[in-house]
Amino acid sequence: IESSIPAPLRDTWKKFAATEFKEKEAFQKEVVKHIETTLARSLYNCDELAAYSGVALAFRDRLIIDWNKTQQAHTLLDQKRVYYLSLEFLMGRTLDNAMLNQQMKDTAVDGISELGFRMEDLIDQEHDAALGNGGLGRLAACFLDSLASLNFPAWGYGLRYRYGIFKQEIIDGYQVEVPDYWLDFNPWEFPRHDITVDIMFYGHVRKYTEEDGRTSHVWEGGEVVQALAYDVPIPGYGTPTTNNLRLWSSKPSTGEFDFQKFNSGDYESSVRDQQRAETISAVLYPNDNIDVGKELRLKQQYFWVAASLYDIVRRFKKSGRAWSDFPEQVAIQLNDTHPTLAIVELQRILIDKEQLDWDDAWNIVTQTFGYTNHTVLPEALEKWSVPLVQNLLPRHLQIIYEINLYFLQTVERRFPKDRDLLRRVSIIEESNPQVIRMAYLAIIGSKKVNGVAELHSDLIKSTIFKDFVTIFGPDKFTNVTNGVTPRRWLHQANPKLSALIAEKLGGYQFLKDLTLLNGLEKWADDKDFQREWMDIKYSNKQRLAKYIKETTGIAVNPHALFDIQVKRIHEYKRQQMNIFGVISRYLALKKMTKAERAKQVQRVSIFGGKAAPGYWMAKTIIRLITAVSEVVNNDIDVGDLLKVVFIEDYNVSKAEFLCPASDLSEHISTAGTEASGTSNMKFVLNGGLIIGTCDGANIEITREIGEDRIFLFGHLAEDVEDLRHAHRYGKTEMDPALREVCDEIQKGTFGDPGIFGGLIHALTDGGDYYLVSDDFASYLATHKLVDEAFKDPQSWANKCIMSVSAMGFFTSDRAIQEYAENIWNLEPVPM
Ligand code: OX2
Repeated sequence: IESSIPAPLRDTWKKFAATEFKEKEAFQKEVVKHIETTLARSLYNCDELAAYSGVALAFRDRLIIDWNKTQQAHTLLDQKRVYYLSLEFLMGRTLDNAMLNQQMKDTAVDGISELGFRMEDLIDQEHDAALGNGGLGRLAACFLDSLASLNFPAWGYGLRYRYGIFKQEIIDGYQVEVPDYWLDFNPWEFPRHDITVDIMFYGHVRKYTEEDGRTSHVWEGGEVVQALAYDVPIPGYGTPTTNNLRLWSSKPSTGEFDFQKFNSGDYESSVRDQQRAETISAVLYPNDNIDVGKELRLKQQYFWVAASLYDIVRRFKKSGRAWSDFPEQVAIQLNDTHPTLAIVELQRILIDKEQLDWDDAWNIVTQTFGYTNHTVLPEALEKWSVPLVQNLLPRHLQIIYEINLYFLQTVERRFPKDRDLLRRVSIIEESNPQVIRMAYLAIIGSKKVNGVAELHSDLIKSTIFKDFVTIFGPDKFTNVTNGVTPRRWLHQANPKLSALIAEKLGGYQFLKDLTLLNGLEKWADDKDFQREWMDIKYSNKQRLAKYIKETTGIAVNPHALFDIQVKRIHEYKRQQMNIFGVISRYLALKKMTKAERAKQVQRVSIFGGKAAPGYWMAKTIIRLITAVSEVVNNDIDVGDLLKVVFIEDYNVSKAEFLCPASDLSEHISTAGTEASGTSNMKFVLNGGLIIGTCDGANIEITREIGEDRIFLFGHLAEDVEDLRHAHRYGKTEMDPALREVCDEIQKGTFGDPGIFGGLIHALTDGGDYYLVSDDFASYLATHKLVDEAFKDPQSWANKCIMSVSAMGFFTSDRAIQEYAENIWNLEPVPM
């Protein structure tokens, strides 16, 4: 308020207020101005990168005008906001999305061609913002798009990593990681040099008695690092609402320069201390679904959470309301357990800084937070060692102990004789050293806990969080099935299909209400429509074939069945089963006569995905895929009947051209292990069929599109425990087709078998934890059904169209509406 311009002078401001360009000339003027002034280039010196930059800056300005209006409106209205805390936001590129959401793409394409450039080329200049590992981070990005598109007052909070997920290079068949320095030029962010927060680590807690006799705690004497805010505008589709994503960057605290060292001539070491501060936000940890427990990661978590809460609390305090209003004004969603310290930090702020009673404070805290769980995999559940937390965050550890104490006391009162229950639900696990179970802390400190697909939400209630259902009752636990934004994953990724759909449905309203897709049903049998539909699929496959040829040298036939599995490489996702299946197909082809071969469906098996740098088995799977592709692609007996391709450096912008180019995609995790999956939704939405297990969102996709339009196989989640038990105690024989595959690998057909020993061992002495052998026969049999189905193009086209028509449920708009109603109690603000 103090920094606003006095009322009498505002007319002058308003006269010159920035305005948005609306037609072509105004757009061109902005572009040329930015190229000539912001970038200091000219028409004699303008390459594609400069042209991209000019266009991006023109749109950036446009977004900021809407962003300002939105933030002013939300502040004025002062109603409840949601804050989405996520350590990962896998945004991908922004320009195309900004043009489409602002419904200015046609104007811009036209305008830029008159300036001598093709928009596709400019879009290709942009570096992906890859601040995430996989599904969890991409979900956060889809949710931001939906929150803005539905006019919800919402902010995302994350870290501004200098290095996003590494770039993957394949060298001699092996993954090599290259750092992703993405911030050379990023027109989409605004540094807020005026918004900084000092964050403390280490130090000690001093206890003292206040005049009124109460005990208070001060945490002092620690190391201080500064958090600097960077804001990224998030435009909604077809609405002026433009929300904010605030990313924190770490830097040395201004007051902290060590003059002692400086004066004693130890300048270098004093600079080193300063640089240490910057390492906090330097790199994204490259692990998907694996918890590693490094101190720097804990520092990242606290740094980000503390800065975000300081910001949220400051904004709330400006409203002048009573603390008891806090949960009516603020909802905070925890994207997995990574931000769980926010629960402890808010309690600390309320009791240590704002002097609230413990109980009043705890009531506020537990009405404010919601926790989303994304996995049941034990290796992914976060646990922090107590000594580590004691050292880094001594006051927080005290508060965690106290939360645990009060919690266990209430449990004991309700279940008086059950000592084992107390041990099981304690936030502290009595291991050596003791560890803090972050998921338990998140449950205890939240109002609602949700899983991300129906099966997954049921599983967390019956397995890992069972005791908490007994204690808190079932209503605390709920489901919100994931979704994806149709703006990026249909309209932007597959503009031709989007246009064809719009033509039949009479406009693009389906992008805001995806259930309208059901209007396609009546065209599913129309021969002309089927042909147009499949022509678009073909041209998307041609584009991919061209990319494969250019990047790998492998020639693939776009008429072949394109079978794609792209996602992080993980044993539970079973890329190994896919490549074993490919080997089995290869061996079968080799045994066939020429005449038999002539009857086979041509296949291109396409893989892509990154392995965590320390995940040796995942890297071995990549090595096997590249080894098989070497052999198969060069076998003249096989020719075009089978090609195997590994796409290097799978990321969001590659997903955008892979999803529209699949005939079949693979979602084949061991039942009960993939919480939801979201690429399954993207592939079906783009008119591809899927082969998959009864896992995650595959089950709900089946329910929506119908069983005869999906290729399901394999054991059910309920059988998994017994099967694993059988492997551990006795059952040793392997599926015969899988045995043959293993023998072939061990014979050296794909190079030194020593390399692949680990993969074979996992199936045999390793106990086949992911049940590859158990599911293999049904996997191969189902692939045969796929081949048969593909031979009937009309029925195939019908299946694809009918599937797309039934995908309305899987928009992230629906997911966000469910969060708003059932978890956040949040109302939209129409602009
Ligand atoms: C992923 C899950 O593995 C995936 O199934 C889900 O679709 C996605 O989150 C979004 O909910 N890290 N990544 C995930 O879980 C964790 C932990």
